[in-house]
Amino acid sequence: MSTSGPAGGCMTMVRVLPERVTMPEQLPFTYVPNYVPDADALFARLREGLDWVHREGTPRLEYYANRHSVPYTYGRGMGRRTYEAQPWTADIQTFSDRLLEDYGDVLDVCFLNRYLNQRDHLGWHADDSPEMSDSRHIAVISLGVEREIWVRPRADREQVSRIRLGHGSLFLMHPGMQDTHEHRIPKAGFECGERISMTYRGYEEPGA
Ligand SMILES: O=C(O)CCC(=O)C(=O)O
Repeated sequence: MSTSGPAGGCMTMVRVLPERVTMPEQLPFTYVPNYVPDADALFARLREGLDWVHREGTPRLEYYANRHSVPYTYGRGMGRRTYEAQPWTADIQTFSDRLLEDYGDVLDVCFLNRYLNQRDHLGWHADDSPEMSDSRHIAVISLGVEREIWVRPRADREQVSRIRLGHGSLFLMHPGMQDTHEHRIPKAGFECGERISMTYRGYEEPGA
């Protein structure tokens, strides 16, 4: 993008991306602290404004949005469940646009999780359902209390990486990571309040 400078000359506008933290050992993800400009306000709007759903046996609240308003079936066996799409809100759109601008991927599904306290958690899994694109990034925006995400390769489940997800941060899972790695949000080892995550994925029509 370019625009006129004060003296009428041409000035290039450079978008400065936040600092990227490169993980050791070529791990297939990137951690970007302070990605969200006004994280406190976003946290409050999501917490108060969304119609959060608690499904029996799920140790957190959930909200599923899809820009195409299509349902999503997730899990296997007894854990299999279908989510009906809830409204695609202005805040969800804002970061879908920003992620497209910053990383070049259309991310048109957003799954939000709200962890009420240290006991709420999400078990080991990969986001590998056929409706979710594996050739695009999966982007997790974190708000509220700092919690850890754990990542392990399927080929060596003992080799766990633990990353602290700060308020307003972005955790970017690279294309292909869901084939080779699993991740989880474990219970916190300390008393804590709420955390909300917004997980953006790319939708792929089944059979397309
Ligand atoms: O809450 C998080 O940070 C992780 C969310 C996640 O793994 C998922 O929605 O699949």
